[in-house]
Amino acid sequence: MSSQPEHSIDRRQVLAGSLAGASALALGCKTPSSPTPAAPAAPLVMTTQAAPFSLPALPYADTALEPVMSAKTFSFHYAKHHKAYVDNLNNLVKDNAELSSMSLEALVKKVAGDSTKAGVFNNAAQVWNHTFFWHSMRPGGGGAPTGRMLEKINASFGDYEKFKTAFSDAAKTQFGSGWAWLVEDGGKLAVLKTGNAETPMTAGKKCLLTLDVWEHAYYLDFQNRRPDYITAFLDKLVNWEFAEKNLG
Ligand code: MN3
Repeated sequence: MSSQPEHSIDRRQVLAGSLAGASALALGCKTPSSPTPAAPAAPLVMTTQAAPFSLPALPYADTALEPVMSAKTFSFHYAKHHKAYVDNLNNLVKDNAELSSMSLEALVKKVAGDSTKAGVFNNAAQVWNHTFFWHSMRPGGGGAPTGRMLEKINASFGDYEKFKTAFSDAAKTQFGSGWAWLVEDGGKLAVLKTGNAETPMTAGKKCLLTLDVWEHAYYLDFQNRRPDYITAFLDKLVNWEFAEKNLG
């Protein structure tokens, strides 16, 4: 019994591939109330493993977020889009000794802003962003946070409703493809939006939560109704426990 948790962690680590981090592994448990290993300061494993990268396991079944986010959406968004970013990235760095020896997070930071490495950045950041996004949701999530996260939200935005308005506005007004984020910056929380593959991480901000607002994220379930998708994310999917772990 005493060695059981370690064994199950090892197994999950294999299943999760080279991108999942220790806290991601904890969140990968299907029963949130089961014992989990202590979370390190870093949110996901993406700080340690180098290429070749593998598609990390989802932290829940592809049916677990239905009816808000369907298995059909996961069959495209995770199994095709996210996998393609992983495959593209591996192909782009395989002949580059420096880049292929770096962790995903170090790679994203290294090539950010380098126009000669735009393809590497776009694919690496999209691998990071999607892995982070799956963990930003959970079955039965959403609504206002409690405890430490609620205190942080209140201190930074005034109250939860004001946060919700700020986050919704960012997600709605990101023109075209991109992401909405909750970040910690200098001890305060802030809402940001980024275009395409851009991530606040490259500006030194600590990512807490993200929402993918590329059309491929919501078109099968919500068609053109991005505002309904944003509301559903906030009310039914947000994983506040993940956000709190990311606070460190
Ligand atoms: Mn996407």
